[in-house]
Amino acid sequence: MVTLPPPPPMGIERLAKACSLRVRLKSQSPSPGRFGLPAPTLSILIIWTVPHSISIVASSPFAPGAPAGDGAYHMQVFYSDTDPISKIYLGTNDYSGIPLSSITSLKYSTYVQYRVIDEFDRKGHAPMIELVTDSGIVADVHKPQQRVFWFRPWGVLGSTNDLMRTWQEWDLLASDGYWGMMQTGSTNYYGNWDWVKARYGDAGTMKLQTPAVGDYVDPYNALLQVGNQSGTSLSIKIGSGKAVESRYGAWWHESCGINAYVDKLTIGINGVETTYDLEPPLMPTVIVRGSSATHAIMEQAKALFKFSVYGEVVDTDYYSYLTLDDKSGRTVKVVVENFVAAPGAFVKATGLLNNQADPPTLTSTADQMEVLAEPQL
Ligand SMILES: [Ca+2]
Repeated sequence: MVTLPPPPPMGIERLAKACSLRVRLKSQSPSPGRFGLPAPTLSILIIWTVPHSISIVASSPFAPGAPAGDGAYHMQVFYSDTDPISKIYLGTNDYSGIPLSSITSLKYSTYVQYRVIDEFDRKGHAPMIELVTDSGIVADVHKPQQRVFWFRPWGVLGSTNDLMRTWQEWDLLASDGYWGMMQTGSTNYYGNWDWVKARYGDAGTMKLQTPAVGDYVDPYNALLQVGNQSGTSLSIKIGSGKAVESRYGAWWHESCGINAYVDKLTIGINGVETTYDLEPPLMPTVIVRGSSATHAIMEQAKALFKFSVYGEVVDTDYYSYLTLDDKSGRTVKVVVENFVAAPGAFVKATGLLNNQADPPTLTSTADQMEVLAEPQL
């Protein structure tokens, strides 16, 4: 007689809690000591969303073909057409104080699953990169007024090389890259990276500078700082500056209903590159009984949690699946390769839940499977 390990009681209501906003970042290359960059994680990582708009839903590990690691960072803004408009910022101040002229590489990758505005002259945009700088040095005098530059991978209208459901890598230093200077009435407001570096001050004197925490529509503060939601000088962002603007018209179009992913941010300083592999938050694991696996809450919970089932193997083809019976009245099928357990064995299986399948199904991997007891002879 084998006794199953008693699964801890699971309250269904616990599954309704919100997804963590934590993002796991992995620095793939040795961090250069010169600038004191932390390794192996990017410690000063700040995420902020406009308070009254829902900007981040479940970060999904399912971005297909992410260019680094197993997944990507999911950025999603919903309909928003009034100020302060919906935005997401994900950024760092680790490079504040670095001269733009020291940046020798700057790349990232985007994947846009969907955009609501895909018809008008100003379409939804892929996640952008925002840099906040000072105004350089002029005749040995530092000019502190901060400037905002956006790299817009799909150009000013969101229609340049705008491939949907495709990973695209962007070289921000490319001669044909589109950078725009924001929060300015100047007619000299766009160009490529060489234009950015030469926009203010004596040659090569502009530096990244930490901005205040605020919104695009906030004016310069007393220190001549601009504001963004994360208060970071190097940011991955989604969302336009504001709803309507004299230069951009119905600017909200480009930030409305974007469902996108971003990954593999690489920055090189004087030739030393660091790559940030953006990963979705680690998914907590919840123990579930078969009888609960089709509960209505699972439609939402399956994107936020992995599930573990304890049960006896009652059916298996010995190479691609097994079926567990936990005596709750509903069996659970486990799809897993490279794992064998004979009928009669007691197994703990952990994986992603498909609550719509019949029987409900966990997709697992061998390292998430555990034989707790072999069949009794
Ligand atoms: Ca990744």
